[in-house]
Amino acid sequence: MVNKLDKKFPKDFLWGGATAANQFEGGYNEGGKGLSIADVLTAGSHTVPRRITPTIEDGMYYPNHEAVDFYHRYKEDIKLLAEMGFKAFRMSIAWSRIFPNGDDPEPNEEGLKFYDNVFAELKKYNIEPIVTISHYETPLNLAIKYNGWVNRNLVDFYVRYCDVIFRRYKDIVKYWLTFNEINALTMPWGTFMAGAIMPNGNGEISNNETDNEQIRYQALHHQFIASAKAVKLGHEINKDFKIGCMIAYMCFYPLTCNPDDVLLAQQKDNLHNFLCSDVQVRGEYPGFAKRYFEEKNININMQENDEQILKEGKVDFYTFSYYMSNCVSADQNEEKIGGNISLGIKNPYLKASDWGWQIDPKGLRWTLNNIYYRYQIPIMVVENGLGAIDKVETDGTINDDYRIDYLREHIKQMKEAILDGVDLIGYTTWGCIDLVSAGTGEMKKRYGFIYVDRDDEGRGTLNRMKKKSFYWYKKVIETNGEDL
Ligand code: BGP
Repeated sequence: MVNKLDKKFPKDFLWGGATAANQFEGGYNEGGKGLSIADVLTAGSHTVPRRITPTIEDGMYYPNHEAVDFYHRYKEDIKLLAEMGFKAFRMSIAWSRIFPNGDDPEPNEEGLKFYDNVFAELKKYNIEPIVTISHYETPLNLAIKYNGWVNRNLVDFYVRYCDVIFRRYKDIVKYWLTFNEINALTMPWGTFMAGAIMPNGNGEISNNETDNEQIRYQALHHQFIASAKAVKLGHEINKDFKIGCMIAYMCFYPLTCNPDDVLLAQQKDNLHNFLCSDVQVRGEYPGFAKRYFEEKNININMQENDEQILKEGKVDFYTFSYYMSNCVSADQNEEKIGGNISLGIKNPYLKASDWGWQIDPKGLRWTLNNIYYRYQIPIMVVENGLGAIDKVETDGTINDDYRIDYLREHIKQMKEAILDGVDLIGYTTWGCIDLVSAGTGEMKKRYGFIYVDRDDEGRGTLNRMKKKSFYWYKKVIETNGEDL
């Protein structure tokens, strides 16, 4: 008798890994590429936030400039991914390779050619590309000249960029994500990284609570319009395109069973996780957003047909990043609740990574259920993984058992979610090859199955080495998630 609970990952499940151009490619000024906002970010650390420098010549070390040099090593890298048996590879196109200033009259052919080559290489090994159109790498000129996404002109620049890449790659790329972690704009740190909005203060990328929500939500509205227009256009260019949203999902738990805590957790879930996907999946702002805007005196400047545009540009699938969960408390007494209200309150049942990110595989199952039964459309987990310090042993091995444990437990919970009925179609772990951290600009916060010889000061050969997790993930893919 077949055990109904012996459900497996679907046979065409998309196993793979994820990267972003600005953290991975390097070649920041090669092939006609213009500067992107990531190119003016300094390295920070666990405690010191990254900063935006006024000019590129400021002489500080810029981790994103050379990153890990995928730009020159893509063949070698893709071969390694193929060796692990990757079915899918999530990557982004650097907007400023295609339109160096964002508002140029013509696209840069050399930039397009680079991605022709990358996609051809993926095709050679039957690896499905999943392309993020904008991943924290808006052309810098659009930030300086227009103040980023606050300015509605960016919608047209973005849609034109989409038009160019959709047509160019229409027969080779099927899966597209319009904006990486679009809900970053519901948080202060997203102002520059996601919104390309110039900071007025000291240039810190941080959780500055005194920032301006009016500006962030207006910029977010422009991204919703841009995303919806891109979805519509993409489907006109190729009706088989699958275009998705991408949300940084933070799982919020109430610290206690006090109804005030429970309600607060739901409100945070709504505002920070679901506001964006409600607009992108259902095509309209949810009621709680309208209430929030009213209470906070936020006036979104909408054009007459914006509602229609949002309705016509609903995404085909939902994707998200998942790393951790956090607790929230309505009690403002930080001493009593044992934590910092704005940074999140520790969960006594969970351990955290070296960067303080609380490891919670079951939270992934909870999240998958939470998302699926709200939207009932296919879901992909497009980022998940453990940022950790790896040690290369004298014999050259890298024994990252902690990473294997983290991923194994999360994969088990994805399986449970599939049993729960969730339509999960893919899993791409973050930073499958070590790359620069978005949050801190560090190299030592590594996520990969493949080690890159490069340190925080930019030293190292950039040579690639297989970690223990490389062989483990290869087996996971080979057995379609059975042998964990
Ligand atoms: C997500 C971003 C990625 C990535 C990841 C890990 O928010 O989409 O770009 O870097 O988080 O974060 P970090 O690099 O700060 O460890």
